Amino acid sequence: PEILVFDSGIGGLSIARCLHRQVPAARLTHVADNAGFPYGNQPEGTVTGRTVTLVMEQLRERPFDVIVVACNTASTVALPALRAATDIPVVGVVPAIKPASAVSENRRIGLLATPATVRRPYLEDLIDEFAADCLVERVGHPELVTWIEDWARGRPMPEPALSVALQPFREAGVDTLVLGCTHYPLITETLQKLLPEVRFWVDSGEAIARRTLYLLEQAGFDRDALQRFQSSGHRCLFSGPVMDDIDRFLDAVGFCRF
Ligand code: DGN
Repeated sequence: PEILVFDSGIGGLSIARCLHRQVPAARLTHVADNAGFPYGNQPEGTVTGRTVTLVMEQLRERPFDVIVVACNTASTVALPALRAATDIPVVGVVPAIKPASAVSENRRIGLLATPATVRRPYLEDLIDEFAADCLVERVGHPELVTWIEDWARGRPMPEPALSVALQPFREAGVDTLVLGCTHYPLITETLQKLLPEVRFWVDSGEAIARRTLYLLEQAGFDRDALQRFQSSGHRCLFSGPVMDDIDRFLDAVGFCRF
């Protein structure tokens, strides 16, 4: 099968990593809308328009079996329009509040996301529905996605500034941290080093991969075959110009630039 993974940048590669583990037979095409990056600063209509246009452009190139919108910011606004534009099943991501609530022992959860995701009303709904008995400390970081994009191109991560931004989680004593932006799992090790007191790290990757596997089975693919064969040749496409400095990172996660 062919899976299309979409993000404003390379964050979707954290989801792609989980997809490759759970559905190794699938061939992955990751589209990074680097010309529109970052989505947090764009009006909702722009995010929806770019997502639908770029995904539909790929669908004209080849048949895909599942589309994964691997971007929290785009998922909060663009899913209805995308589903109206195609019959191919679409999977979106939401911050993993529900799994976090299932594991937190002290009922104190941290959510690290982009400012746009932290602001959206659906986040309140998620918390009311799944974590009403928890304190949820929210930090919307305006620059972290950009820092991660730069880090993937070989620049150092500004750890002291990142550590300061994480201080509210220390003060709230959270035992669980939700990575509510798909870029963030790419630097889990750094985050764990800066917040050693956090015991449970939760992101949406595994749940998205499970849901995708389920949809492929529904479409008639054999589960055993989906997990037995190993696909290679995962491709990463960019909507705007990119320099070669990203290639080492892509190679490390099993993708090549296309
Ligand atoms: N990876 C995107 C997300 O999950 O929200 C980053 C959003 C952005 O471009 N600001």
